[in-house]
Amino acid sequence: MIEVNAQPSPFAFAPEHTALVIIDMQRDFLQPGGFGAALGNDVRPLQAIVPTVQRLLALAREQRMTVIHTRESHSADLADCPAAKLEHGLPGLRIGDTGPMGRILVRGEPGNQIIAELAPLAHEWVIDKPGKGMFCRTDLEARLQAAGISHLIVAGVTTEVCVQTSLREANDRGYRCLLVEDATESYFAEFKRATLAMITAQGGIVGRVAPLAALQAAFHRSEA
Ligand code: TIU
Repeated sequence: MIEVNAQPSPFAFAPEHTALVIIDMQRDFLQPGGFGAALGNDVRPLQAIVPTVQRLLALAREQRMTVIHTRESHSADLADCPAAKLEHGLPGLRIGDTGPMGRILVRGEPGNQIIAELAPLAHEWVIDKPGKGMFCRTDLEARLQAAGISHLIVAGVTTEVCVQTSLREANDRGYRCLLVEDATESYFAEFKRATLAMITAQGGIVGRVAPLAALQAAFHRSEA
């Protein structure tokens, strides 16, 4: 077992039963001209975590853990996009509209690709999700069960939207979750802080939180 010094208490896991989940590190949210920018956000804080997420991904690959990438995405006919979501944002800059990186949040479009720095390898899972949460209308739960995964190490964007929703869904389904605090980011610094506090409050009501260095140290200790 690997034991990470986490908040509010240690996070112990067996790498063979653990998956790294990298949430929505796609061009739509990280690059100018995407959905995040269309909603009025400055994308630079999200870009700043890319090197840390790269190191986390390299560690998971080294340890031969299951790696899962998610993308927030919709089918070209938008049949999987509820009206309430479709009506969100300014006219002309909504889901399905054409922007500088193709149709916003539509599967297969340039903007919907995971950024090159974190490109999935052929054997890694890529989960296309029409919601903010990764279990909503996806086959993720069945795949995790089939693979014997009980623990999730989570990173990605944005902390209080897709990451927090996915963590809460996972927690309700019985998965033990660790959020890597320097491998997640929000467009709003205060929302990230509040989300980390919410997750770890009340004895870890939604999960555990630790920096990448704590995860790296845990692996070093186990190898020593
Ligand atoms: N807007 C925002 O903060 N996030 C999203 O719309 N999706 C994700 O968090 N992936």
